[in-house]
Amino acid sequence: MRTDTPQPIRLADYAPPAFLIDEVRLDFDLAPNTTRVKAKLTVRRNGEHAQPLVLNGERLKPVSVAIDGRVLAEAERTIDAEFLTIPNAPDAFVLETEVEIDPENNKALEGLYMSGGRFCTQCEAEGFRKITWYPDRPDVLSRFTVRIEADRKFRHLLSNGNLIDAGELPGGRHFAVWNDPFPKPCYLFALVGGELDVLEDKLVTMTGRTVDLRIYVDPGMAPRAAYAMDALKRSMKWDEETFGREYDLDLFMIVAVRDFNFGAMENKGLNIFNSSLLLADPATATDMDYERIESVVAHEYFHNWTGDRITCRDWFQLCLKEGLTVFRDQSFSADMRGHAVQRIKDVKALRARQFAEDQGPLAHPVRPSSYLKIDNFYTATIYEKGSEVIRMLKTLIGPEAFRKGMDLYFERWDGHATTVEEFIRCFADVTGRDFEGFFAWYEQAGTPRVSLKQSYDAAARTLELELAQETPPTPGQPTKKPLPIPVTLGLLDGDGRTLAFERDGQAADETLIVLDQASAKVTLTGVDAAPVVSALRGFSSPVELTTDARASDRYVQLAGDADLFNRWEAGQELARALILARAKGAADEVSEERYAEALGRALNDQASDPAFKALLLALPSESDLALAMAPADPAAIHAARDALRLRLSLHLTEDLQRLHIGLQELGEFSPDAASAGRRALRNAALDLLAANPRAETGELADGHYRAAANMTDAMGGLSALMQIGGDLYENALTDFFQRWKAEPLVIDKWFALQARDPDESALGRVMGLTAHPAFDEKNPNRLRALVSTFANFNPARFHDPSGAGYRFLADQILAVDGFNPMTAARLVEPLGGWRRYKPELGALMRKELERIAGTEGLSKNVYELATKALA
Ligand code: 0A1
Ligand code: ZN
Repeated sequence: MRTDTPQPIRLADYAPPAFLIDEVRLDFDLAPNTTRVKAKLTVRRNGEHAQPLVLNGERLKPVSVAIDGRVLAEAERTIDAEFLTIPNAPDAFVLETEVEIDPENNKALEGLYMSGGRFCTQCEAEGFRKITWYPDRPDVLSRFTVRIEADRKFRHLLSNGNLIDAGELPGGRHFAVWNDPFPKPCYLFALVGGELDVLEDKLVTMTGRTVDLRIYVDPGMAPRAAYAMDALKRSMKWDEETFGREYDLDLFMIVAVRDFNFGAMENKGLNIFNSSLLLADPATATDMDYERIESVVAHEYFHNWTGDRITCRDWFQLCLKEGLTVFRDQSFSADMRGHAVQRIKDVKALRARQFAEDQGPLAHPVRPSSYLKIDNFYTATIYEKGSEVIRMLKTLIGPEAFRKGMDLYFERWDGHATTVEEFIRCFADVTGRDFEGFFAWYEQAGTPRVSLKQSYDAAARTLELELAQETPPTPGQPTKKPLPIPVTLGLLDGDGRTLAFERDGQAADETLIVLDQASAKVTLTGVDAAPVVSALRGFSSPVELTTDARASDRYVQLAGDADLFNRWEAGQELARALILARAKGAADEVSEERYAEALGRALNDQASDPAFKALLLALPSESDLALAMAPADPAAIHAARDALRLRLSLHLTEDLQRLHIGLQELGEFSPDAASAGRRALRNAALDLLAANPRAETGELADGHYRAAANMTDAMGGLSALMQIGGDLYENALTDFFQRWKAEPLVIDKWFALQARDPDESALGRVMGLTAHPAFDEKNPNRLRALVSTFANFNPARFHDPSGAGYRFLADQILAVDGFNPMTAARLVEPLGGWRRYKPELGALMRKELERIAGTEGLSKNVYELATKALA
């Protein structure tokens, strides 16, 4: 066990910065192992106090420290592993420092590091302190000028803002000087140096300014940046039209790098992307890749206003930029790809990641109040639940008031670092409403459970609804208060037609109930027939809803709910109940047949969108089902889900075959949503056919794989073959590797596919793959493809009764923690749910967490998560 228990940082201890920096001049002399960084800071004391100047700095080799041109003697400053401290600093002065750093050996990928022979940076959240001494906190905003000098082989030298000078130097060297006119915190600083190809375009903004757009990629890859460029231009226009936000510099750059801890980063004017979220062509990227590229390009671009122009006062306010920006990117994707399908996908992701987090020991509020390492708080709660909170806000006040509040926020806080309170105050100011109760959504962790009971009085034509809410305790929050929960609700008649009603004398087809007490009763009048209640339409709040609806009500909804989200949800509810019944040994075969029939009818509904049908065909995931079973038995869930898939496959064989043939694509590939939807449905049909492992299915899957003219279909075929197993699968795997071994992003898919294989042999295979020559634990994409996919998406094998799956994960966490703590920590979460599993499994998971927590020399990142998971 570590001896020094790290101390948490608390929101309650926030104090404004003791010193401010108005101007920053950085000089980089780039060299892989000995980069020199000179910093010239114009510093000013903030208020009347006698505190010393304390600057963050880690892993820096000091060269010199000077104030107003005078080099400080050692007695005048102290340097330790974390800080440079100058006790008797003047009130206003120029601080000049010089340090040396070693980017090539920086495998934590934080600060300045090298990826593919190029220099790049990652400074959020606290990476800038690994570049130079600085107040590394988001509420110190300053104007940056950056000079970069390097060997000419590092052909492109990039930083934030505008290029103001560049030229050749003696000795085969060159330089570039960049100036960013917008004051920014240091976490938004970026630098790139290296040989790159560039894809260029232009966009004329709403006020007629021309902006140069450049995407820098590995040599030869520029054509694969075309889709990202298209997504960027659509994002820029959308933000103008939807939020009135115009881009502010004359140049916008994106750089793709292969080694990156997260998805992408919104550095001002110079976004840096994990190449997996930027590069795409039909041969190497799936439709899902295209979809993610579109949303992440939009997300990072939208940060220019929600993150860069207005940033966070401190890291507790992370959701201020992240939840809001996810909300903006989800709204964009919905406009691009269809609202219902997008909402279903967003809710699936929310449930899979955030609901699981909320039910375990790592549950935390959207705005946490303490942390050890902020890197650990880039979570589904901050991002996805943070977005849900904004969505509820919009639902509660309506779109016009929401837009007014956003306008006020941009006007009031532009150029500042602020808080969630101030964001919410903008909406209070434009509506005159009180948001005190609403604020609990930011401060209270846990997923509320909402119950709904209905009673219909045919004589009186009234429907009484009884609603109640309860949020289970989470770590550090034993008691919870009621939250304001928006419940959008409509009624259907027995044939699935919309049933009109009245609420408070007003005629309506749909109504919004805001449940803000522990319980409430609502009476709807003028209800002409016994209704089917369609509640929580569009998933109007991030809660778990239980109702007294009968299975027959769900069938009515599945066939015809006007709210497509609830139509899909009804199918999921039915499937969940059937699988859980089987998992508990109470299979209901009659109901399973009924479900198969209903699904068949939905598949043949000519009016509905193929993308929606593909979602209908997918059963709830095993992890989704595990959340609904206490204690969870992954083996039983896997077997039960497979059994239902087999039944559906047998029942729907002809329909599925018809879809598979009918949706065959002959023309040229297009990544648009409608074409992607057709491919999704065709591959979903094949996937379900493959649940029935007869010889014909093997041939069908093999034929599908071999005929594939794009990566979506190739992966669809391969994944169907994986279910069937045997020689066909092994041969296809070998063929795939041979064909794509020079394409790292495709080989990531090859690793991930094998990690998802539920076959008994998979754990051994996954362990073996860590010794494959193409496996590289130093590359986060490759590591995640194998290890994280296995732990998160292969519950049947991860929860092997021997505990070998858990041991494998713990071994990987400990190995990776030695050089990349941030990425190691992100692997801890699958073990965190140990209390939810069967006691014999939970004990084995716990044992591995204890082994991790007890390891000497553990990083703060992994220490925080492992100890919290055990608490
Ligand atoms: N702000 C980025 C996420 C991000 C966070 C940390 C990183 O490195 C430690 C990188 C990216 C986003 O929301 O896209
Ligand atoms: Zn973000």
